[in-house]
Amino acid sequence: MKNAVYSVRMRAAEGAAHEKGGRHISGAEKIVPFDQLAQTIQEMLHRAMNHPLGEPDFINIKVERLEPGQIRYIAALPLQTVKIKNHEQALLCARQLLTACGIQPTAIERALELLARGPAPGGQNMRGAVIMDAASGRRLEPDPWRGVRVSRMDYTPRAAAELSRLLEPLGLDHFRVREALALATKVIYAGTLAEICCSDDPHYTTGYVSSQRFGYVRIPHLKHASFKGGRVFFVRAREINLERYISRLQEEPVLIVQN
Ligand code: WAQ
Ligand code: MG
Ligand code: MG
Ligand code: MG
Repeated sequence: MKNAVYSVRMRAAEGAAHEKGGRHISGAEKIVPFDQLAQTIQEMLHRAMNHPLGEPDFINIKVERLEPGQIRYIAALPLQTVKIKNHEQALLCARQLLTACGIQPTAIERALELLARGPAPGGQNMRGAVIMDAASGRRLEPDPWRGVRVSRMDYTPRAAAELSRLLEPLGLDHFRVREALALATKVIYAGTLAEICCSDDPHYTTGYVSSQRFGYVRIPHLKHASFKGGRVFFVRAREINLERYISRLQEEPVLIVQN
């Protein structure tokens, strides 16, 4: 037990549990050794209880021991921030990046619409992400209320320290950036063509487009004040095995070893 590694996952909702129709408030993912377990659980509780989207009525914190042999070790996508003055420029930049990754205009526009009005039916936020066919813009995630929740990813302690050293002088050493980079890295590693993301937090306006080709590209002002936010993963529907792809996103434990 003392040498074991654990996946710790938190999700919090308002009104009721997620599966009973509660509104998603907050979620987080960590992979930690035994001696950090208690502290991690405490931090997650604090995160859930202090979220700008509201106070949760339901919090689920799940702890699972991982088999060391299951863990995949990968490098983080390279991170950069583009210079952007306003929302219109941000949209243009996102469209150009996605187009260069082979995403068709119909799919790009549909994804932007979903980020604007909220991806769940009726324009709510989802706990997970939309999976979208890059050719047609068709949604492929089995549950359009929940989306697909990427799970079981984190940094090794050494990679986390190294990343903080890199981000600190840029003023970016924030859990939000670190977590989004880990998620985006895992999502691309799992076979995603490109991802677009806007936070669901009302005041956080920097989003990103990530891809194997361009890495993790931060786009200031991508989220307009009126955007609900969300994530869209673009795939080639004809080339992937959807079930296997989703199971990799949800289940395959990934640790980032270097930046
Ligand atoms: N798996 C799939 N989708 C998720 C996950 C996950 N683990 N976590 C969040 N989402 C979806 C969900 O629909 C959220 O509403 C949406 O993404 C946004 O989540 O470099 O803060 O946690 O400055 O609000 C990106 C820019 C910030 C960071 C992203 O996302 C930077 C952010 P949030
Ligand atoms: Mg969240
Ligand atoms: Mg988050
Ligand atoms: Mg959020």
